[in-house]
Amino acid sequence: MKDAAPQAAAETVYLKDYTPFGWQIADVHLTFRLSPTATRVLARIHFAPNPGAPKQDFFLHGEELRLIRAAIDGTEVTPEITDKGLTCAVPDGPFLWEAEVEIAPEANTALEGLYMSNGMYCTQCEAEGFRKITYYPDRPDVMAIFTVRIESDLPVLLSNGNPGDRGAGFAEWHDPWRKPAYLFALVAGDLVAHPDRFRTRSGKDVDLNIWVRPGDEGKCAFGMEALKKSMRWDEEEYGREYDLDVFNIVAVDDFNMGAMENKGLNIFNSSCVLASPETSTDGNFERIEAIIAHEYFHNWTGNRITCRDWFQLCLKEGLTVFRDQQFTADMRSAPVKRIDDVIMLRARQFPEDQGPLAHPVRPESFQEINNFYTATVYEKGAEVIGMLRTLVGAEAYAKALDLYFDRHDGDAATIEDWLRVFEEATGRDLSQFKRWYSQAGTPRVQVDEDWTDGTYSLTVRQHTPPTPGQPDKAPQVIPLAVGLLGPNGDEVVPTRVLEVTEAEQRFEFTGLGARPVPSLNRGFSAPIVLERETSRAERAFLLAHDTDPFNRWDASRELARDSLFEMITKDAAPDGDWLDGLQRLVADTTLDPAYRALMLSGPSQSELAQMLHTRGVTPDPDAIWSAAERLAQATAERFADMLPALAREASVSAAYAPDAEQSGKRALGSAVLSMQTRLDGGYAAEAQFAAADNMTQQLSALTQLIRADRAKAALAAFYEQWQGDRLVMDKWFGLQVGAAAPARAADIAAELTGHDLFDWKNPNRFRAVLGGLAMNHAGFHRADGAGYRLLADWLIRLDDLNPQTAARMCSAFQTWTRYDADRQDLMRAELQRIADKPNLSRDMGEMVGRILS
Ligand code: 0A1
Ligand code: ZN
Repeated sequence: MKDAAPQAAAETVYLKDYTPFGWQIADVHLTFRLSPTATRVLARIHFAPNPGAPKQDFFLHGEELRLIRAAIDGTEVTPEITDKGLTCAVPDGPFLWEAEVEIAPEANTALEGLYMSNGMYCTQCEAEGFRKITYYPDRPDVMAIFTVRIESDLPVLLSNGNPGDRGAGFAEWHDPWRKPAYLFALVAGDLVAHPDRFRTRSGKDVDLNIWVRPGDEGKCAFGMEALKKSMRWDEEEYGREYDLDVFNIVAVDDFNMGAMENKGLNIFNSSCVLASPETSTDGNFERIEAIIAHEYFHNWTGNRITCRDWFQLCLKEGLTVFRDQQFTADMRSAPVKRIDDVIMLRARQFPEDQGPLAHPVRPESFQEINNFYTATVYEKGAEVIGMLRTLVGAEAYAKALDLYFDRHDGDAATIEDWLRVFEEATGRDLSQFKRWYSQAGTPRVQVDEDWTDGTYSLTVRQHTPPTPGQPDKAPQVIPLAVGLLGPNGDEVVPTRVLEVTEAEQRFEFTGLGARPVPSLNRGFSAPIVLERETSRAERAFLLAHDTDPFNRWDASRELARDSLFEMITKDAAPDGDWLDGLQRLVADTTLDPAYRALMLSGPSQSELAQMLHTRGVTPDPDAIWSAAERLAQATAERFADMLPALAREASVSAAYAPDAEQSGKRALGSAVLSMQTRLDGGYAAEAQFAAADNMTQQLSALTQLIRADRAKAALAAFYEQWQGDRLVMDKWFGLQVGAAAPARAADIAAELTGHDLFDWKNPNRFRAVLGGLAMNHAGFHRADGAGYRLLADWLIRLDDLNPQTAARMCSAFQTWTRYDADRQDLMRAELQRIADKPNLSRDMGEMVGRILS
């Protein structure tokens, strides 16, 4: 029989079905008696009827709990229990609920709820993990004051809020702020603190700590500085102060995501907080700074104002990503940050929006909410806020935000609440703008120009292709930032924002002496695909003259894409004119080295596959790979004479610092080394590898040696040096697969899964190897299906242990219909094999179902 036993159909939850919970909670008292196999959790909760809610049965979520005892107002009760929770008859008025349950944190491999990592207890409750800790209305609109007592012999016992009593074998915590259960956290372990202190602008002292395993103390200083900068920035830019006596961060090795904003007790994947020059790259430092800021900013956008239900996830995530992007732009280079963000958006969100997993920024239904922590909710959610700010202006944005914080502090809010503060602060009608939250898909925008009698006009047409469940789309509000350049390259019309609201609309510019060249969607003012027939000459002109750094970069990127298109489809030679323009730009020493390094990084191979698909050509991963290789070789040869001067410019003589200036130089240095390696076969890379005193340079040298197939000794030396450092070993595992020649990537990945240090239960290590494979475009898509098979084998295996991480990694298959019939057959078969797995999780069932639909 081909199709295995059908899985029980998972329940679908709909936004339209939202109903408030029938009770309110005054306070929650929790006592934890910690034990790896039999932790007891005692809960005392005061419930009172919620006058605003319809009548309903009393239902508490609860999964994988062993109920020892339950009582209402002191009298024992026997609730009805299912695998989802319990129901129980309750009094009409207020009552005290008491329950004692037993759980086994050591057996919790899903890393949701209370679990153990290296002997330390920790929790992850977003989105629906608290129901694995005790019976509770585990939904974000039920908020309560929590008091927690932890009983354990472990030296460090932490929970949310401010510390209370502590003594031998126990500690108490009290959080004065009402919060939903998903923000609950507990940590217990043998940890050491990197302490510091912050004085808020109103003069309150806050104790700060980063808690880590003994041995990691030396990797906390950078994170602590990032935290203090974030606290100051949020005061200065958004007027938001911290609101507890302590702020704790804990690093944990086993974590499904990057980090979590639990009130006063942020828990971090250790890869997102621990940093040192020897073990972390410049990219790691920048990411850590951003994630620390992101979690800290959630204290206001997420915690003080939370979400009414999980459909509103973008309310906290889109806004918090937007805020962390602003922060990084302020701390580092704003143009470079914008380009990095758009590269990310195009690489991760566009494929989502243009494939079977497309969903609106505010989804309308789900089976498993964990599957909706997506690039669409996060990154497109942030773009939507950026557009809103562009449309209303910085001042009105600040006014609307003040109103939002004033009006909704303490609320579980909705997108409607969010848009209403903008409408009130600006007098604008945002009903059409709201479509950005409800319509999935990336709008396509065509622009045609006309030049008649001294009037220049742009005709803008928009349409959004159908997405699953949404065949027809209405026009959206698109803020299109436009500038015009004169024939000599001078800017004749500085940036102005055209508000495109119709399916077709015309904009006129008068008073121009000559036909201008337009620079469209400057700064990537809207997350759209511009469809415009442009000559190479015009793009080269923008590359040379555009005053908008984003569009200057994008012009180069477009030229590179076009050149690769011609190379792939017509076996053309690389575009020499583009290389000339690129050379002139990279030689311009007045430009930031980081920006020039970005100019030298070509489009990714999956981006090229997407481009070919959009232009009606079936992408051949091997042809894409070899064209990218030829272009890189041609670029290296073209730049050969410039390399020594660039290398001198890129060299840093001061002591290592992970700041924007030095890391920009090192990024340029890496680009130079990459070209150099294509010319000398790895000689310079070997020298750099031997001399490197920081991970950025060590790793960039190792990458080049792998690409040059000359890395055997370096890989062994790297292993020898770093085998004791789990975060560096993740790099060692990941790089060998990610940078491997396509023909060998799947075999190398398979071999590494047999390595002693391949701990597949650790999400970071699993992602390093299998995620590394998925990111090696031609390697993953090897024609014989070895890449698909290996990934599916491991996802099937991981599904029993950690469905959340397994399901997230399924998205490697989301673009399967782009490819040729043979590859499609191979991928469909693997997806079907996953779908047929007995006891497939709800997480994976939903993902595979959507990808195959
Ligand atoms: N809210 C966190 C991300 C996060 C989401 C879900 C998690 O488990 C399912 C864990 C963390 C953030 O945005 O940083
Ligand atoms: Zn977040």
